Amino acid sequence: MSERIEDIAVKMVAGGKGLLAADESTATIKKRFDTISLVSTEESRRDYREMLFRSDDAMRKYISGVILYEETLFQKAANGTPFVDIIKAADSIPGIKVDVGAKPLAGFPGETVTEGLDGLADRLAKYYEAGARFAKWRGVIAVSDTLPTFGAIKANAHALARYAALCQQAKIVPIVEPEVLMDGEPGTQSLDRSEEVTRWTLQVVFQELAEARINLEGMILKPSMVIDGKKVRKASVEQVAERTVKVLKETVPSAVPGIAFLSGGQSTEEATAHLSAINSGHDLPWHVTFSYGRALQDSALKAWGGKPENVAAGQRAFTHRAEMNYLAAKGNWTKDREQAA
Ligand code: 5MM
Repeated sequence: MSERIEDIAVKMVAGGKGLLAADESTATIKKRFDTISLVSTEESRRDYREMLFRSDDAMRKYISGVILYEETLFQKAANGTPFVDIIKAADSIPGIKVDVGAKPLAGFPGETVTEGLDGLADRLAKYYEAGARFAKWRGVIAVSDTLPTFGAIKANAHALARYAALCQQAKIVPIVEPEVLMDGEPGTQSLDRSEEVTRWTLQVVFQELAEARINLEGMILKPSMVIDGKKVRKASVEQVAERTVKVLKETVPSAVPGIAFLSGGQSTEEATAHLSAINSGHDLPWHVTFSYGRALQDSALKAWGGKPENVAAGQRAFTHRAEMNYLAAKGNWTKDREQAA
């Protein structure tokens, strides 16, 4: 495989393939396991992720790369094979989440800044050595009738840019993820408001990336779609697609090779339908695909249920969602395809 970050970035997003976000921190995976009454231990986390990464058909055909949590990057399957080797054997690329989470932003009540820059250069060298070729950092933007503030957007965008610079120096492709949340109180997050905040956020992010001298051809953007708040969702699939494409065209330079959306705040099928609508009938200068966590995993987690006898069922569910999102990344998903599968 080519080691140029520009080539790795294209491979991450081209041909309808997309990314599996399996980088839940220990606290988040515990919450996911709670929904199936499974205790989160190093072993149960290993078994769950082994079920996903050994879904050979899904991994080979639909998944270009996997975002891992640090524990998983260095973890081995039950038979002793490193997870990194299993991912690479499927011609998929191992990646690593390097932020240490969103923390309260001093002086800005209700807002956060993502931390993890201290010592990052050393950690990146260690992750490269372990096989990671891309990384991910998520900045979180809260929305209400008074938020976000410029201060919070700027702090998060600046951290994303510093992170991206360190990644490129380490020959690792940075996934830049500014997530605009969709959990505003009813009435405070209309489609117009989401559009305005997403546009503002992406403008500031790309300004900071330019000031940090980021090579745009060697990065991937992982944004949220433009959707109204999930508590009272009214926007149609077509409206979400139109608004999202409009904002991205206004803010994301065409030198960026790919956009890989997150799925938080959407149901599994909404995330697929929206991605397909974005990719059909629009002339887009970038590859546009998925980097989904919940929308790829929810049905698989449920079908598996923490039971060894359900591994095949979990893999079937994961493969199905991966295929549906692959179709969506090509603009070819329809509800019929969903039901026929
Ligand atoms: C898989 O979840 C990721 C990690 O979250 P925490 O650090 O909070 O544990 C998350 O960053 C994820 O990669 C993105 O939000 C995309 O996942 P979704 O579920 O939004 O598609």
